[in-house]
Amino acid sequence: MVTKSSILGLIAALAVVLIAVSAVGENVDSQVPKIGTVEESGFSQSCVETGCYTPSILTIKSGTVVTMTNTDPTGVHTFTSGNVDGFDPKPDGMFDSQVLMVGDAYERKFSQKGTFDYYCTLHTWMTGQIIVE
Ligand SMILES: [Cu+2]
Repeated sequence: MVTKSSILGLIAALAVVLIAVSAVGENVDSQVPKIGTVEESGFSQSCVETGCYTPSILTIKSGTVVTMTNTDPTGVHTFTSGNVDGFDPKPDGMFDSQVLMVGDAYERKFSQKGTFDYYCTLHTWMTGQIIVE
């Protein structure tokens, strides 16, 4: 026989399951697709060890739009795809934000899986990586 309390118990159990499922779903989500620039990263190379972009390595799922913002109030920067060989920049032409003033942002959708390096054309010690899974 179905009683009122057993129905309530069932609803409570269902709620617990739903909460658990949604919590797992959040864990599966990739990182927030935003990258900024570290304050004063254009003045010295002291940011190199800890990362001149923040985060310096961003992992996302394919199809994600990444917002790249110049969050450094002290300088202008770029997000330019490619590598820096010593101080010799090698842009690969995949993307380029051009020069971003403080607070300006550039958005790009990453559909192709892979590891994509980028740097700042004005300060070639600034390098970062976007990993698309
Ligand atoms: Cu820069």
